[in-house]
Amino acid sequence: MKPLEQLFYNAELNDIVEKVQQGIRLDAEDALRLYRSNDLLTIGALANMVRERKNGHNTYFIVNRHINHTNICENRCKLCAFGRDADHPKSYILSLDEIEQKARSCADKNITEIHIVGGMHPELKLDYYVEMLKRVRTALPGVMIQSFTAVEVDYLAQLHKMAVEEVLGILKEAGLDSLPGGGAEIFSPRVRSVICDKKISGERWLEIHKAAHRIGMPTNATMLYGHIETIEERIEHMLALRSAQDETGGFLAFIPLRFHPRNTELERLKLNRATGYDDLKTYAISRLLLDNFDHIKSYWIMFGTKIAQVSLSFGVDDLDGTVMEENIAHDAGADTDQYMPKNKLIELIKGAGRYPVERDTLYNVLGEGF
Ligand code: V47
Repeated sequence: MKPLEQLFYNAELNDIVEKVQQGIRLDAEDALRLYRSNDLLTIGALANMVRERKNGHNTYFIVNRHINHTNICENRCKLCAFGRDADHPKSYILSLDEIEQKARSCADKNITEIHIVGGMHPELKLDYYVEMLKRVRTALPGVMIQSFTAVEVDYLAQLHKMAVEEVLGILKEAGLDSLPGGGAEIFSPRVRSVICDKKISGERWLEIHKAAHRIGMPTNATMLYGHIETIEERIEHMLALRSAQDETGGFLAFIPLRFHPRNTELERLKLNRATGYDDLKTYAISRLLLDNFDHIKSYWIMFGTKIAQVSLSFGVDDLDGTVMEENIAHDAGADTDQYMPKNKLIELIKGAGRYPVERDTLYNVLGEGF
């Protein structure tokens, strides 16, 4: 009979198991070996060890609402099914009154965060964004606003010929608490030149997040995978985030996003589409590589509730969120619901043997146990 430890831990990963047990940082080569290994349960058990070291059984969730103020976008990235040209019959811009109305409509839902992102529209200037923030603030006092990707912040800086720090300062003053992690995609210039050729570079994305951190504004980070990227490019992406986090400590959470090709221009290409196995491996490896991130978040909208629930044993400690209205993934064929009530989130977390903790944007605890 093999000792129990060997049944769980494949010998080929023994040195990595030891590193994780001792809290030694993994490198790119380790990550590549984990990705190439088929021993999903060992990888998951290691990620779970780190997850429980950092967060115990706590699984965070947030009661939030998404708003997409416009789908008109100058970038028209090939990866995106949401963006439209201005003359498209389904293009739209929400007026400030409509945005305020959407915010007010959830005043009785006990939400604690508003997540607003949209396209790069040349006619929407900084004053539109400032007024939007002020109106949402007034409509929902006490609710935190996590809005505008680094891509949008850069776009506003270019439009007004202002420094990014200045734009961020103005948005912060108007009520912005945090930037979401969108627009990161995969930092590799090779990949970006195909999937989002007009979008800011990975370097610029990192610069903008570091600028936000310097003014005391925390942010998130994402990675879009399952299209044309290689495993090496995923690892480089995560290591670039780890270095930035070493510098500033300003990232709250890392969120892997699985690519959905329907209605995008990438649909016709030969893609390395992610499987459930790949999703779980990616969650677990991100937990193991990003030793300086406190939280790994599963955005159930893009994975479905089944993988999202299982991910809670593969390194994930945060299940986002009630969401309420989602367009980006659904325009690209996601077949999940667009809203999950708080009690369903709690049920999923408890069903995975974890302890539900309601949080705000900054991971302050608002309630627990349930
Ligand atoms: O930046 C676009 C991705 C992101 C597709 O920070 C697609 O807490 C899959 O970043 N298939 C926006 N993904 C969403 C996002 C996000 C979501 C939830 C929470 C947070 C957070 C951030 O969605 C984009 C892009 O990477 N995306 N098109 C697609 N076809």
